[in-house]
Amino acid sequence: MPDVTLYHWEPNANSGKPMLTLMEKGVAFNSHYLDLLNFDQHRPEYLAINPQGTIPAMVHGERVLTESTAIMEYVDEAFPGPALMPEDPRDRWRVRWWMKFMDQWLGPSFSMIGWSVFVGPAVRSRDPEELKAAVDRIPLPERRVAWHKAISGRFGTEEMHESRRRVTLGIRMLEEALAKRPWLASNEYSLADINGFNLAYALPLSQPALSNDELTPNILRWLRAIYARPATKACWALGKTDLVKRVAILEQPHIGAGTAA
Ligand SMILES: N[C@@H](CCC(=O)N[C@@H](CS)C(=O)NCC(=O)O)C(=O)O
Repeated sequence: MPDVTLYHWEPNANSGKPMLTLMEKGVAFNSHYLDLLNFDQHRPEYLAINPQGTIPAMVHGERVLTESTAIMEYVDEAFPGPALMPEDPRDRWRVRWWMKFMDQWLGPSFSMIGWSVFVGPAVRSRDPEELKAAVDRIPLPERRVAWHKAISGRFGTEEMHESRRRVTLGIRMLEEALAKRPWLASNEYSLADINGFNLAYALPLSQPALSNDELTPNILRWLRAIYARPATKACWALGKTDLVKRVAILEQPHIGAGTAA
């Protein structure tokens, strides 16, 4: 039995980051799926592992590790297998620059849009009393607010506008960086690519007017190259929801602005 257990949801965003890292390193792990849409992450059994009630968390022997990006770095350093951090200090800086940018600035905007179009509609029709009780149990106030907005569909006009601005600018920055080198932060595949793919794998579906083979050929080349990796295929095969099945868009050889509905 491997002594690594990963508590995760879908191979998407924060959950997908350590999942894909473990698979790229070839580390065997017990996969403990938590259904985010069923509020599994706020049940006492999981709060005993991560009292914040957010996913993912990883247990390695006696160690309990949280924070997806920090877990990725831990996995890369603690286990043998292909290095996912480059050697050169400037490349390492670039990996960390991109991960900070995605975690703090771009990711929350992708997330807000995702929660408004997927998470909210997926749970909204449930019994309002049950939903209220589930939301009241959430430990972090900011996550309670996110759930309230997703359920009611009431995201502020200004914050949605700001999220769209960030996504537009983030796509431009990704395209510029990927025009300079094969991978996001260096000439080798790294944690920055794993982080970025988890955010951007469905871009040509979710933002067809902003990201397609004509407008952002380098992003599309990069997404397809990551999707072609055996670890990515194995990881996304663990997905259960329509959210992650969107990755199949990358099987299309050409995606124009009008390809995705
Ligand atoms: N900074 C944390 C964020 C974790 C996080 O917020 N995860 C989301 C899923 S991507 C979550 O657990 N949401 C569940 C909830 O808010 O109830 C990390 O990177 O691990």
